[in-house]
Amino acid sequence: MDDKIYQNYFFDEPAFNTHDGGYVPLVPANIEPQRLRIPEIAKPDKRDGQDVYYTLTAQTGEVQLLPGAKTKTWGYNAPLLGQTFVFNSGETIHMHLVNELPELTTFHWHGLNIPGPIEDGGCHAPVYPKGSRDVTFTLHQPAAMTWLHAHPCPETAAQVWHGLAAAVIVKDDHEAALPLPRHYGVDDIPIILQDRHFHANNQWDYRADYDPDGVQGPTPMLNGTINPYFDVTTQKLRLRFLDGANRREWRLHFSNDLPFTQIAGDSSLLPHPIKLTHLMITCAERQEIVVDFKNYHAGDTVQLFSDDVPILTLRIHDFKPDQQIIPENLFTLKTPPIDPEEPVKTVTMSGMDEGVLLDGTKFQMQRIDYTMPMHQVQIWDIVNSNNTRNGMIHPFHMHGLSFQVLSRNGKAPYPNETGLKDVVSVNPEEHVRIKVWFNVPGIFMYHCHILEHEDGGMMAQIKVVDPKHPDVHYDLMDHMTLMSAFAKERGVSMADLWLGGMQSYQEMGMDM
Ligand SMILES: [Cu+2]
Repeated sequence: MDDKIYQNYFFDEPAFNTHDGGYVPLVPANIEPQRLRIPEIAKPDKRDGQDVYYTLTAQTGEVQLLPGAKTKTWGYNAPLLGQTFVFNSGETIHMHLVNELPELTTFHWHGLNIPGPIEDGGCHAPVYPKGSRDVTFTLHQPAAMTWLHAHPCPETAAQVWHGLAAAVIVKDDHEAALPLPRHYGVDDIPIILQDRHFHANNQWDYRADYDPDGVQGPTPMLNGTINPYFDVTTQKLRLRFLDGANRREWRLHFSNDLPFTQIAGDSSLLPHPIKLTHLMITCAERQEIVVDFKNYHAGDTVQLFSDDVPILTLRIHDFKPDQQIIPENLFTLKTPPIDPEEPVKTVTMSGMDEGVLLDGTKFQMQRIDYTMPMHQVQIWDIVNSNNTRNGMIHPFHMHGLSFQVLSRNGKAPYPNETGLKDVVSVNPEEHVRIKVWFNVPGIFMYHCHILEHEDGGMMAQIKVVDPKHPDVHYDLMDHMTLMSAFAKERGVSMADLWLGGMQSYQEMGMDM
């Protein structure tokens, strides 16, 4: 491996969310340390060769997060967050989706390259309370940690805040043959990074905390654990970070600037591992690292920090020496050649607060903003038109594909975005070029992944046409249908319905 150790966060410091007027600083929770919750792995109902069948239920729950009253939460096959789904590339997954929540939801597979808009589970695939939906998809993509979250527009942010987010690990033969830690729960740990504000009786109150630039809370919550610790029993520990926060960026580092190795980004391993002491993760991104504790002994502790706030205590126990070396070549990035006839497509994210727009307008569920053929390869130029003085970073996400980051303002991508990704964060006044191609057809959303920005309309949709079946008709939902359902479920009139994203449209005088 290159001996270079990167010691900065790569992103433009003036755009860090800490400079925002509405920033909510993290405060360590003043409670007894809690064992880090490790989500159970979801068990299939049935396996039949490459066909795997699951039941996935969105449900309400109550969790003892703080001393005193339990917190009312939502989750997937669990009271909070969810079970972890482990899929193998090549399998056909049959999902029986069940909604036991009091309101409609959708089940979006963030990072899975599967057809839209129904399988993908965006806003066009609602499952109503006491209802269900069955989807089937076949996976053809490299090993990665993807995730599952709710995506009903404009209520995505509130539902994720209630807890609807879970890790989805994709495995393949290539990754399985590499000498990397992969004993789930022991040396291979998903870590869902979130922040919450606890109100009276330890409850969350999304509306009270509402901020159109993204809801934040002062209390770090990792895998639904407040003030967590983890017992390290192996020399090497693989941590699969997911930024599952609505808005917060995490700037991660360990005590004494312990160097670590990054092995994967969102949608694949990195071609080559890199060494770092500091790692920034933005909304919806995944960053996978391996930490080596060879210089530590039983009884030592190592803290994980975000900025200067400790968020996880690693308690070191005895471990067997581990001589395995992380290979220099982890992944061969094979992407198709760009079609030279195709012009560069520009996408502009603009505004802040309620004024967020994508390409000068707000999302409309019935409007197709762009059409492209499946398998065509294009360059997209993603622009953040916020200014560097008081603008913010917008994490750009596309459904239905993995892309390659080609350049940032004409310069090389960051060293840890050299694999496949599905989120790329764009600094103010920056433009990021990505290589875009779809291997599946359908209608897909692309948007800022600050959840309140997507609900507020910083989102658009693409129709990807399979040239062999150009005339497929898609029945698209619309905001009014979903909002009427929310009003009915809550027993309020449309005039009294409040969903965070609605304000953004109203304040801009735009219809939903
Ligand atoms: Cu944004």
